[in-house]
Amino acid sequence: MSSPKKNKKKFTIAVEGNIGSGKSTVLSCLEKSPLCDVIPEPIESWTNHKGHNILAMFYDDPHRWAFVFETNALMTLAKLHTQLAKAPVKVMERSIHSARYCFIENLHRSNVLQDVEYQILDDYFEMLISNEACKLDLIIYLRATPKTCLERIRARNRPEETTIDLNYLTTLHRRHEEWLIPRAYGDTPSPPVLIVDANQNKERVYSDTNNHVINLIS
Ligand code: DGT
Repeated sequence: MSSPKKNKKKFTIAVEGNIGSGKSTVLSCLEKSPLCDVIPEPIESWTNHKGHNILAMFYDDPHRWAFVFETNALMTLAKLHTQLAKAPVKVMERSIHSARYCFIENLHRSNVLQDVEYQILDDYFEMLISNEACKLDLIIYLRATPKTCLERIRARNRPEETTIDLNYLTTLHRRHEEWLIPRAYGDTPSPPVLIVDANQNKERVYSDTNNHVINLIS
């Protein structure tokens, strides 16, 4: 992997992992580093899109709203891919890649997204991915068990997320694993993946992630 220091190119990292794996905590710590420009996930635009809480609508009635939610997720995440960074490393929370390979894939396999909706979202993703700005240089995968994720989701108690159960987290976990471990999908060239054990406490998760970023720069 070439380092951002050697080739002066900005590096784009996506921090990925299941819901509740600890991405936001890691990002809020990385934000303090002068090496990183952190681009948080656009969750506010999902809970208040011109007055509509699309995240709550999705969880209340996934069959009705999944296509709308995923279209908007791809659009809002794509905007963040094109956002410029000043620091040597741009760190994103999630990406259009996890929207496609984890959430959209999962919703299609569980028959929530119809074939035609899945095909349209896939075409949209392919169009976005042809833009250089949507490419990633590295993925840091915060790998946690579904059980740990569920405990954290329960503890933080976001009002939209009360219907999330172990089954949903387990299927999403499998999609992350298929995407990031045997590299089942054909992003070319596919970015390297570094894995952090996210079952550890948040200090250890942050420190392991930060070490990966420091190694990248040095
Ligand atoms: P963290 O810090 O690791 O606990 O991460 P979260 O839960 O703050 O962030 P994330 O991206 O895992 O999920 C935020 C909420 O948005 C959660 O309810 C799942 C949902 N979400 C995120 N991306 C997508 C997506 O592409 N499709 C769907 N259907 N839901 C998504």
